[in-house]
Amino acid sequence: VQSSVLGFPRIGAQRELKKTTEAYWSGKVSRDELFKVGKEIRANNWKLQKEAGVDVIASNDFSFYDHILDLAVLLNVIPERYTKYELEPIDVLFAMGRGLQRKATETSKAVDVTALEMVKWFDSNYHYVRPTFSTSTEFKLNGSKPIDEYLEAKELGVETRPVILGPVSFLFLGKSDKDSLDLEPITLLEKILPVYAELLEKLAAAGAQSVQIDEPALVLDLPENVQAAFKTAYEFFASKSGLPKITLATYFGTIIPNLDAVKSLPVDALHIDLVRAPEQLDAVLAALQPEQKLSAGVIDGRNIWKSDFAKASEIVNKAIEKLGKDRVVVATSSSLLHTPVDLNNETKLSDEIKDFFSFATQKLDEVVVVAKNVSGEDVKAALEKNAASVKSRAESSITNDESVQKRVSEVDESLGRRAAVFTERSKEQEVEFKLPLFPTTTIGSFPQTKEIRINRNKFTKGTITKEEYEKFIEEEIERVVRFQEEIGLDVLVHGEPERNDMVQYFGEQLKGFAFTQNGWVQSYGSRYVRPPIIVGDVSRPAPMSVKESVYAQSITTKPLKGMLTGPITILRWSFPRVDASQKTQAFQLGLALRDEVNDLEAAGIKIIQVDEPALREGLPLRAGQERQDYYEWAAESFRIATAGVKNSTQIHSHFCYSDLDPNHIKALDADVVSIEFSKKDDPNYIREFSDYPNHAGLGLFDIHSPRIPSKEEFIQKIATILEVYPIEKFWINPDCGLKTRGWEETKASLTNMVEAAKFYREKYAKKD
Ligand code: THG
Ligand code: ZN
Repeated sequence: VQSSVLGFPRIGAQRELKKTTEAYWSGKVSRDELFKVGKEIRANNWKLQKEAGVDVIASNDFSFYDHILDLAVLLNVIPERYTKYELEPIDVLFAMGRGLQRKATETSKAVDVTALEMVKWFDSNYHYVRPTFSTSTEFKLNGSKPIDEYLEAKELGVETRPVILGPVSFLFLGKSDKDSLDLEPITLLEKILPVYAELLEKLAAAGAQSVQIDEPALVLDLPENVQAAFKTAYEFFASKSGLPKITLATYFGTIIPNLDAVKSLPVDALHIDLVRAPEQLDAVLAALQPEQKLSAGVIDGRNIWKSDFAKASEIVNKAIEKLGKDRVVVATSSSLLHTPVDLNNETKLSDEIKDFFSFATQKLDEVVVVAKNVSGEDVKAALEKNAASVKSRAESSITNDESVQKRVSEVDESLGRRAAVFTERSKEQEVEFKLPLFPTTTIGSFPQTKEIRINRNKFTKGTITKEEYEKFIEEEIERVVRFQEEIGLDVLVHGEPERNDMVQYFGEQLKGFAFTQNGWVQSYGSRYVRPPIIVGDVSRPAPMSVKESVYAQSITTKPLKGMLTGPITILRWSFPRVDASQKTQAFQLGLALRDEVNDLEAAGIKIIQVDEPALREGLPLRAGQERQDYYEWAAESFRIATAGVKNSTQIHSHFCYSDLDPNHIKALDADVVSIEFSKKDDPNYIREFSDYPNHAGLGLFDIHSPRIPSKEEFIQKIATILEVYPIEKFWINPDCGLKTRGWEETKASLTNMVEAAKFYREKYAKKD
């Protein structure tokens, strides 16, 4: 029985990829150097997998930015605005991913182009660049990345299976460009298929025996024309002779509702996720055609818990009973992209806790051991060791806290209800804050400068004292506060210089969490996160954010927002427990945050923002009861955190990266929400938000890009929104926090934004 890994993290064990790409962007290293580092990472990854004994190793899982963006570029799905500057191919790709604004030089023209939309990859914390199609899109092979990387591995003595996203998912996960709003991408299928076939032919010519074609769209609810598209696509490939064998891969959910669309497809093998959806096994086994293979995804690609070898083997054995050993492959449930690289880089976790975990490198051994075990090889020692670890975790005292369990059991409906409804409390808030029309604010974070990182590192390493570090943080806060006052923002923030990350920072202070030193996972482009790990019942031993907020408020007369991360977002952006329900974990977090919200209020903070950017990604991928339940417990956990305050205390929340359902936001009952919006060009979306009863700020500029919008651009953008959106609820803010931006562009963008708000304030004041 073969072992297979669907993809390996490409960031490098020491984040080499991040360091080099960022250095390349700032002109510090050459393109050759960038390519060289990419090549080294790929070589290391292949070698690691080969040495671990993995039989089926992926290639083309590497990317300098995003693998979906790579595919868009490869298939020439490049909007014209990116091609007109005659940039190098890699710079076109980066411009599509992150936008590019560059002054003219002697040798090159000025460039000014925004990034494509970036969206969450299914229910993960990874973002992909959304393929953007237009009626003028001309599919053709533009480059040879999958072939080059296949050959590169081969040269190193590693036979790989190239991976690409399949045509149906590629189209379905894309969108139409501004100039072609009526275009439904899936209708482009027949045009795109020959280009895919050409790619597959070239891979075969290079020697590839088989390819992994990902069609994760199969775990979603699909319209009929999309379901039908699978047959069209895969029969088209089958009609061509000499293509590599195809393993059609799905992950993150069940394919049962789309089984009809899959079961007669002429593919060599089907991969399913048996970690997330073990219940699909029987039906899939029954539906496989004679000779078709099953790739059984039993090693979790989305979480860090050590696998239970006995359980995993049992599942695989069930498949073997039905299909025989030759038709079953033991695989990771998905690509390992979503897990940190190597547990051996952790030196500060206790031995007890460390023994609970398995990161990408460790998972290689897991796939191999389980494959050997079901093959009948002797792996007794490994099995016994694994059984001991599994038992020790189940019985660990780290997991259980009775007082937390009791508090959750006592939650009743009143806990999540504010004392008065919005229409009443908003009157008290008007009196309290006396904000102008078009109140301006930011989302919370300000640039995380090199200096901030250096000082944080020094403090972590102990080379500066706590007092020195705190003094530094206070100076940073003061700088941010003075800047906001100078440009005339209305509701201020402290800028969060003390925080590494909005989830990790709280995870590190909550009981029931473990955190890593080096457990980085790619979030998008060169940005990574270190998700904390929920290992047991969660509570808040002491205030987490009060000191900084109180200090910031003490140096200004303007209202200052206390900033917290909401329960759903902490849950979603951590590695959750698998031995407690998501709802239980969310309620525990809601209660812990309630303590913090109440402490902030008691300390004189009158506006408190509890961010829930991950609200949408927690939504179960398919419609149904589970989704309905999620809507309820997710909103309730937020209200548990926020409903304990006075009417005059204003609760804000913030959402980004997803097409949100306004009704779900409504259920949180926050007084003011801010929403990512700058890359949405859809008036219907604004209209949906006009019904939102409380106040909202639709984000006015993209914070992922260093581009600076002019005052006129802001005025224009606001005008468009004002066509549909009511003035009295209108807040002015950027799309998201500014921590990834430099000070220079932050100052310029925010100044222009505030000037635009003043313009409208005057305009509407004159009207009265
Ligand atoms: N935190 C977490 N997940 C997230 C976000 C977040 N997911 C969605 C969105 N925000 C992703 N955005 C970012 C933005 C910036 C960074 C990471 C994700 C970032 N990371 C630093 C880096 O890569 O240099 C590392 C930060 C650190 O020191 O911990 O800047 O905000 N959890
Ligand atoms: Zn945001």
